[in-house]
Amino acid sequence: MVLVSPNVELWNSLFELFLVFGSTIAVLVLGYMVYLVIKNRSSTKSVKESGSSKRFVLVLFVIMCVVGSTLYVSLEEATPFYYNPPSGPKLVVRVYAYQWGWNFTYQNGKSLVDLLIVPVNTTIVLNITSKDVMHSLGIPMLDVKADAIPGFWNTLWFLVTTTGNYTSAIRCYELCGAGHSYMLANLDVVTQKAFYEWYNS
Ligand SMILES: [Cu+2]
Repeated sequence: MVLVSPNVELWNSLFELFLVFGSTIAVLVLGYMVYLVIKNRSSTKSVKESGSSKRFVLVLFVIMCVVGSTLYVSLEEATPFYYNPPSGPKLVVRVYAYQWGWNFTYQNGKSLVDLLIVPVNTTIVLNITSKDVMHSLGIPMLDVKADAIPGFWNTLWFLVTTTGNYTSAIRCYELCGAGHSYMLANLDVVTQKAFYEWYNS
């Protein structure tokens, strides 16, 4: 089951663009190298570059500069979108990491241990810190991660459009002691009605 958050969707589409661009350049450059090796395989003299090969390298260089800088700019634009939650209604949850578990405290004071309940189709903002050593909160099925640092607050956000109970969906990504590998939490994505019934109870 793969969940998708809009910020991550954009991030992943940029990654795919980089992959396609990088692979195309690699195929062109390697293909050209193989072509030159075959073409000059029986030559004992030093190989002189022809005018057409210089043109090929120049065109390739210009394409790399143009496409590369375009991708770089779009990545720069995507970065704040990835980290800063959009305006509009959102649910803010404070996350306290500790050796070895997760405390999720909601704005009304409700608090859960190793379980995060969130409503579907809602921007969820996690403000993350640590009570002891460095931890890192990651939700691999959502492709989001942020460090939990004592005395410091980090933010990440996501939005999920399908309900479900995801066991051990939240994990620690910073080696933090003997219980590190057991530092897991479940993620429950429920309907907005079910969430607010629980939240206000
Ligand atoms: Cu940890």
